[in-house]
Amino acid sequence: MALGRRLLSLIVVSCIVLSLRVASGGLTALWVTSTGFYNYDFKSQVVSSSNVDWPVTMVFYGNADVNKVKNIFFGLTILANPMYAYIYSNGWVWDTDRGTKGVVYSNYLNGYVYLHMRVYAPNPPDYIYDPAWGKYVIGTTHYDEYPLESWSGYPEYAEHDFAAIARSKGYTVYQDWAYFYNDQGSPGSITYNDGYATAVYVP
Ligand SMILES: [Ca+2]
Repeated sequence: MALGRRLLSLIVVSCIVLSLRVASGGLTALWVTSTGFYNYDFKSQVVSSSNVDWPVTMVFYGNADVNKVKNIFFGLTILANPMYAYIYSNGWVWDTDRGTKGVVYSNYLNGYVYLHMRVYAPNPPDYIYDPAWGKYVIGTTHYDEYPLESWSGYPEYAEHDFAAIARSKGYTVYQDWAYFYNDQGSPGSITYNDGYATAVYVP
């Protein structure tokens, strides 16, 4: 399939600059400098807009790795199906992950939910190294209905909840930091994502 390419070309200093921005949404590869990734994860190892699961809503950069990031939140979970991310780091590779998942009270939905994020990087080494972002991993976020998991959704609300947890633990968080071209749904809808991913600096 024809795969769009987007160059993020980011400079990580005191502030982070998005140098190129194209106003369009949908499945696409995003490029940092020497590495990149698709802006959704997939239900199987097939890159197709009909096979996506959730948008990439978070980046953990600096000195991150998958387990380090999961341990900021709920640790590793086995209570979730694995999904797949397609990442460019010395070539295209698939990673699979079940994520980190815990029960929280959602102020958006006024009720308890499972807060769930899958965290991806090629394993080994369980991080992606890029000169601009350092050692980074990407995350897709959503809620699952508690306790029966009768629905999944609200990636934007889940992103904000993960951002709040990271902030509460002293991490530097840039909420809705850069446009990842994966906006979907409308505010309040179960599919809603604003397309702006949150960056968290992991020392
Ligand atoms: Ca967002």
